[in-house]
Amino acid sequence: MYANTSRDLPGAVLKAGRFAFPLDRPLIMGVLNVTPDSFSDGGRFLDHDAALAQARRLIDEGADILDVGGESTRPGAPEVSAADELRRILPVVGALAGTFPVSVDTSKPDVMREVLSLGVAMINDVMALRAPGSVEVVAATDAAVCLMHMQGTPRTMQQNPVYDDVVAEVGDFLEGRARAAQAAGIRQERIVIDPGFGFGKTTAHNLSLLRQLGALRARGWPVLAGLSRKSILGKIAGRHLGDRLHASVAASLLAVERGAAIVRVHDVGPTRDALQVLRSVLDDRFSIE
Ligand code: HH2
Repeated sequence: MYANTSRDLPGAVLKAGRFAFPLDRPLIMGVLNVTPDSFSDGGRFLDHDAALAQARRLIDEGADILDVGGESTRPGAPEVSAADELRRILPVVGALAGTFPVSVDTSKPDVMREVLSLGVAMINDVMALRAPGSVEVVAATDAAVCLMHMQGTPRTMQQNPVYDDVVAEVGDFLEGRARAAQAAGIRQERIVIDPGFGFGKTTAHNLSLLRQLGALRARGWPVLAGLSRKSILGKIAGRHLGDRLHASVAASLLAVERGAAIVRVHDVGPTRDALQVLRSVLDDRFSIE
């Protein structure tokens, strides 16, 4: 049985501003980091023309959503002010948010407020709306939100992550955050949850979460999986950062096969092709006519 159909997912449609995504096929979120220091594409798209060209390329390759970030969350990354974050992302967000589903990767309510006023479809928050005021900012709009789990902060998260039962603890946290968001007025159909691969997790923790992604999905909200180019894949495949495409595509396939509704990836074209093959096999309604 195809793991991710409207038949067995309670929220059959993800509502994100004026966009609605039926969840009967996996969605691809293309990553665009407008930062000097993101772990895989830092520095490449700080120039606005380069950022816009990359955004258009990801859209052409088949991205359903474009996730724009102005602050790196890699382990040990320095903090960035809201003003600097906005300075980095506003040109590309402003150029695209009116016509394409744009997500902004931020934890700052001031950044959220500003980009939501430009019509972005989704806020992707690695802090799961824990910054004071952020739930209210999102609740005042009809944008979607991705709530991600992280143990610790980007500065400290990889120092010594410890869990008794990582799948249960991450699931309990995300369910708590999703319920808090709903209590504040964000409807269930606008919420996505994400285990936060690599955020305060050892390789063993990450693998347990990927193996049991179905348990997370069973909590009742669509699941986003972000494994693209991450160090866990480098360790497994023995590959440096620039050479993790194949491992990343494999990880996205496995995440979707285990119930992910959205995969967040840097390499949209190859991921799209692989997911088409997966769909053609797993979804008996798949048709190429
Ligand atoms: N991973 C990164 C950043 N944001 N958001 C969600 N929801 N899930 C993730 O797994 C996730 C995320 C890290 O990747 P990247 O954006 O490429 O790097 P950086 O944080 O260094 O900019």
